[in-house]
Amino acid sequence: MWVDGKEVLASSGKTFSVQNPKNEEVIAQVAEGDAADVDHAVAVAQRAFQQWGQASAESRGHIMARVAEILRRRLDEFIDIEVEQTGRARREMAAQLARLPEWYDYFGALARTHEDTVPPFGGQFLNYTRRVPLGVVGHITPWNHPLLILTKKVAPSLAAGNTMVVKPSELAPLTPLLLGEVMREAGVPDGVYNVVPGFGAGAGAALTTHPGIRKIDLTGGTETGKTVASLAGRNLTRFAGELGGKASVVTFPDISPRAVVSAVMFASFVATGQTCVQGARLLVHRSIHDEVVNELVTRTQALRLGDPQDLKTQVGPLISERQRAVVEKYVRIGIEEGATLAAGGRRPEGAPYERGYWYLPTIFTDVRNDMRIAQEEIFGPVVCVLPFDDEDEAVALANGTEFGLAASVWTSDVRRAHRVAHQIEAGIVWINDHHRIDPASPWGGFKMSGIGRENGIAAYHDYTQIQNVIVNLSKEPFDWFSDDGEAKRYS
Ligand code: TXE
Repeated sequence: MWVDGKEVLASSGKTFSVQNPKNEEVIAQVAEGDAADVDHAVAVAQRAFQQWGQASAESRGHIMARVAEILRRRLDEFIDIEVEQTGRARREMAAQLARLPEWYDYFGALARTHEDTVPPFGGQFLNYTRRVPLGVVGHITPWNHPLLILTKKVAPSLAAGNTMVVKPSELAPLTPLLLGEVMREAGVPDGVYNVVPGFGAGAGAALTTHPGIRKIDLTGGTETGKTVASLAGRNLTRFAGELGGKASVVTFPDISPRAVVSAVMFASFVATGQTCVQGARLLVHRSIHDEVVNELVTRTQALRLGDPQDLKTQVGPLISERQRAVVEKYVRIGIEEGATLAAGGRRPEGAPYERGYWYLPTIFTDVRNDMRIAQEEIFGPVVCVLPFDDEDEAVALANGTEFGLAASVWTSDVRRAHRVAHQIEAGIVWINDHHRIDPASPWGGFKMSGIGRENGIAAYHDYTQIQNVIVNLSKEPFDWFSDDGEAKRYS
């Protein structure tokens, strides 16, 4: 674990192993934290809050700029480990991790440039607000983008003056732990950033229900989100959740079938489909449907699987046996529901795929919106193709799931692009793109995809609470209970 600026063992002495999903080899033994470790980490973070919560925004900003600088310097080391623990292709992790320092720069600068407000107040008063930190916050993070998702929570928390206890995914806790070294070297005081690895039902539940935690910020499945939110609610702990998704890639026939195929492949197969904004549903106009499907099948079958550390590899394995079992279950369901398996639908054969959690990129055609494969989050390299006849039908299909995290609209008609985007019930809509993210740009879901926003000023605000200071400027002496015959007023 990483607590109080150093590596420590779990109080129980227990550990669990972390595997490389490409070959099932154990790559690390990690301390398994439980309620006692969470208690200790929260106490350490509460002590550190006395200092960090009072530090000036300027000094926090300077330290965060150093975090960014050190991360840039140690990038390769982080990329290596991220690839080993997630099985994600190095070309993706290199591109993703290279952006992370921007979060520390952006939120550090936001803290330094943030201005509070002076709301009107009747009578002779000066009235101003201050955004103050919440205290100790808890971050519960997943395995698909271990460091990116953590960074989206840590950077605004630090900038606003909070201290934190992180419970990373049991499948990928290594980079969150290593980040502790960066924090220490940058001058983040000991105890501000703490990591208690462990399982959801152990360390995760202990963090969620801890009365010393002022906010729980979770990225995970929608069911986990509901459980964690309701447990947090018992202590009136704030909750933010970035949860499941079933994003549509809405493509109009004014762009070429080849561009449609490139769009959906990018949206769907990055991270072997294991992202909350994965383009799980390709909505395509009936007039180009067959041409698109033919090319999509050909290009999907040509995707290069292989050693994730090889820069030429395009698709890595799934994270775990369990995740592959979920994908296999949904492929069976899709076939039983009457969809047509047009590509993939099985594990790759031969070396080096005998070990590890490999699965071929998969395409289903003849999918109806009421099928489970079109509705439920699979979280794997599976795309459902659904044809539409007009714009209204495309919008209805895009909105026809319980989720509302993201969607992309592909068209060269500027009016249609915005019109459709405005009708889509999702927190993030890309036009002629997918997956793009920026520290300044709000990220989060509508409907069952979550509560709250990561990134941008909204995320910074959500890691603060407002204090209102009301100053009486009057020269008049004040005595509410005097019998001077004057009418009294409150303002
Ligand atoms: O996620 P979990 P899992 C979805 C995706 C995937 C499914 C399950 O559909 O197939 O979730 O994946 C911690 N109290 N997403 O099991 O369980 C857990 O230890 C407190 C979408 O990996 O949601 C981990 O740290 N904590 C998602 C984190 O929650 C608990 C990314 C997420 O785990 C807990 C990942 C509990 N009761 C999966 N139970 C996205 N939005 O990108 C679990 N945890």
